[in-house]
This record gives sequence, structure tokens and C-alpha cells, in this order.
Amino acid sequence: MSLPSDFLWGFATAAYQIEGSADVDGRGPSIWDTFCAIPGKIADGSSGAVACDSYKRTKEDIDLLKSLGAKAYRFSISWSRVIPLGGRNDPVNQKGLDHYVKFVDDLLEAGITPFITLFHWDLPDALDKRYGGFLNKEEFTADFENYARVLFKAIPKCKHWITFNEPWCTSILGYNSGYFAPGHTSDRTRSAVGDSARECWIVGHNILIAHGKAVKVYREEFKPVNGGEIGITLNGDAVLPWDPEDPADVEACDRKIEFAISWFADPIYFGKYPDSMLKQLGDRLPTFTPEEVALVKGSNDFYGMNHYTANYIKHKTGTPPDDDFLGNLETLFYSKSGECIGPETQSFWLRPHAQGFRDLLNWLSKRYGYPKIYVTENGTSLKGENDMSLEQIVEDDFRVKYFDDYVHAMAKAFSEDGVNVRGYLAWSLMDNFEWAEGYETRFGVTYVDYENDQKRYPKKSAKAMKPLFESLIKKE
Ligand code: PNW
Repeated sequence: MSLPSDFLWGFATAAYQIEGSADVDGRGPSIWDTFCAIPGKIADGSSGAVACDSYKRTKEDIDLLKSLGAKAYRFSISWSRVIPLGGRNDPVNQKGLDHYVKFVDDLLEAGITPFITLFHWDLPDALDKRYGGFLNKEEFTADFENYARVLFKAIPKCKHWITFNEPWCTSILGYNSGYFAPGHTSDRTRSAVGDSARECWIVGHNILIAHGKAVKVYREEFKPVNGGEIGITLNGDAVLPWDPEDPADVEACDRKIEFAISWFADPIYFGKYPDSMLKQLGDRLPTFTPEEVALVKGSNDFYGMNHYTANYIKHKTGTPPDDDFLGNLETLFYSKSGECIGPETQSFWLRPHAQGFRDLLNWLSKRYGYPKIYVTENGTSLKGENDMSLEQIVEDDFRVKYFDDYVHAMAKAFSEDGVNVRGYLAWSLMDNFEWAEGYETRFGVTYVDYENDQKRYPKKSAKAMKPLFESLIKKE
């Protein structure tokens, strides 16, 4: 079991979750600032206003990465720091842009390879208010293209670009369940606006077009000179049939992945939506014009994979409700015979099951022709961690085991199954603002003491990463 000698490993974060400094140096508000201000939307009533204070602690964060031996770091750019109002005719904020230019210089100086995510959920609020954000195809895709070009031009030294993080989350959590910003849902007790049956599919479509436009710009205007590569990051969980004897559950397993991942990956690799989605959603799924197919098909230089957990899948019968986004099935933690998929964590949706990672790597590789894969997120929260003492928190053996199991499963997929995985970024470098769960759920390999000046304390899992990868990566 091994990984290739040039394998890149490190840690990941996202701007709104760590930066803080929400109104420093001319940053404009994002939809997450607005969403957090609505009572009841964030578990502990918090926001990313201060978070880990990383905007002001870039040196400390880079020193931390160095001390852990990281070869790569994935972070995202706050669109509204760079273009406070977001649009293609709005002014660029030089201070905001300079911050990221310098950050990349400093990372490279420290010998760390940057992976930049252009968009990790924090849409400039002005664009949501101006024209409905993601729902407005012409405006949104043109503004994203412009924003991407500004970054490509300013940071030619970055060679690994991710357009969007987890468009499934933006579409479903933002426009169907309403659990994430901007909180649209058909449930009128939770939102005055939204149509869960339609908006999510429109948003997903528009993100694909915006991704395609940014990739075209990169390939035509920057890649020929700078080299480098660009792709999208998709999230998806592993699947096991609830009843392996029932062909309908086995079939529902594929459908579950298609509704979560192939929704975006099929258009990118094949130029069309999966048949299972067309069948269930009919004309609620937008159609691609020939120009859009040309933009989207073939638009990944690599596949960015975020992966955390697994479910048993039980098919449902009858017509699914209009707001169904799973593909007419149930996701469960126990199988028909009573087997449990994995232990509880602090996240209601997350239970470790490392074999699922290997299986999903294989599923994706087979379907999409063995693309180059970067695992752009993988990690876990830990049940009750927030209530433990510092001494207990830094002894995070549960997380150490999670990474050990998952990284070994990945190494087997590479060396035994032929999966072309080339990098791994653990989520997350440090505890941070966990979206609707606020600061109660911690995903970091580094503890952040929010009560005491955001001081950082590397946990056992932070220190275990280097020996783990050194034991697997082939020496030249
Ligand atoms: C990812 N779900 O989000 C994000 O990319 C990170 O920003 C986040 O902190 C991390 O995973 C841990 O949650 C997800 O409810 C959030 O299934 C929620 C879900 C999946 C992914």
C-alpha cells in the first residue's frame, strides 16, 4: 500500500469560516453576514465576524502549517473583499486583493503549495439584493467570470484553482431546505421567499455555467502562459444498500450518488444530466443549450472531492414529493440486519466509515474515466468535543483514527485499485465557524480558544498527519 512520491497533502479552510475582520480594509458584506444576523439561523447565534481572526494572522497560520509539515494549503477567497459589491462594473478593492497576493507569496516562500477556492459560499450580499444572486443566470455567470479573471490575473503564481466548493450545498441547503444562506425554502415558517421544488435546480445549473465560463477564461487567457490547472469541488457521501438482497435498494444506491454528485459531474464529463434525475424532475431540471454544453463539458482538469461519511440507502415507492432532492430514497445509519454504519460524531450527518471512501473513489473513477482526483476535504467532528477541557481536546484519538482509516483507504484505492488520487487536504487546519452550527462543532486538527484571543493549540491529529503520510508516500 502506498502513495506516489509527488503526492500533495495538507489542510483546508474557507474564508468566511476563519478570516473574521468582516469590515476591515473595505470588505463588503456577503450573504453569510446577512444570514447570521437573522435570529435562529445559527445554533449559537454567532457569525464569522471574528472567527479565528486569520485575516490578521497569516504569519501565524503559515507557521502552523510549516510546523505540521504540510506540503499544500487549500483556502478560499472572500469575493466581497476583492470586489465589495461583487459585480463586473463595480470597483475592485485593491487592499483586499493585495492581501491574497501577499498570502500566496508567503505560502510559496514557506514551501507550501496553494490551492485557491474562488467560491466557498460567501456570495457578495449586493449581488443577492441586486438581481437575486445565483438565480439570475446572465448576471451571476458574467459577474463570476469577471471575479475569476481578476484573481487569475493577480495571482499567476497559484497553479491549482477550484471554481466552486460543493455546489450541492449552495443549491440544496441554500435554496431547498433553507438551512444555509440565503435561506430560501418553500417552508413559509422559515422563509418568506423560496420554491424548494424549482430554485435549487436552477441554482445548480447556473453554477455549472459560471464554472464553465471561469474555466474557459483560465484556459484561454492564463493557462497557456502560467500553466496550472482548474476544477470544481463536489461533495458526496458513500452508499451501502439497506437490504443488499433487494435490487431496488441496490439501484437506489447509484441514484443517491447521481442526485448528489453526478448532478454536476455528468454535465462536466458527459455534457448532460443523469437519466435518473431527468426522470424524476422532468422540466424542473433546466436544459443545457448547445453553447452551455460546449462550456461545461470537459471543464475539469481535475476532480475535487470532498468526502466525510456514508449511509445505508433504502428505496422509497410511490411519487416523491416536489421538494425531494435525494432521489426518492431514505438515508439511514442502520442496515436492515441492524448493522451500524459508524460511531456518532458532533455532526448529525456524519459517521465515519472509511471503506466507503475507497468504494466511492472507485465508483467515481469508473464512471468518469479515472480522472486525476484531489481530495479537497475530509475530516470529522467529535461528539462532545466542545464541552471537554483543553487537556482532553488535544488528545483527539477519535480524529487520529478517522484520518488513519480514511488515508489508508485512499492509499489502497491508489495502489490496489488504480484510482488516480494525487492530493489530500484534511478538513480543517483549525476549529472554525461551522456554518449553521456556529462554533459548537469543531472540525480542526488545531484547537482554537475563542475565549482567549483565538489562541491555537495543535491537537494530536495535527501532529499525526506527517508521519501518516510519510509512512505511505514512496521515496523518490
Ligand atoms: C463541508 N451536510 O460542508 C464544507 O465544505 C465545509 O465548509 C464544512 O465546514 C465541512 O464540510 C464540515 O461540515 C458540509 O449537511 C456541510 O451534509 C454540511 C453537509 C455536508 C458538507
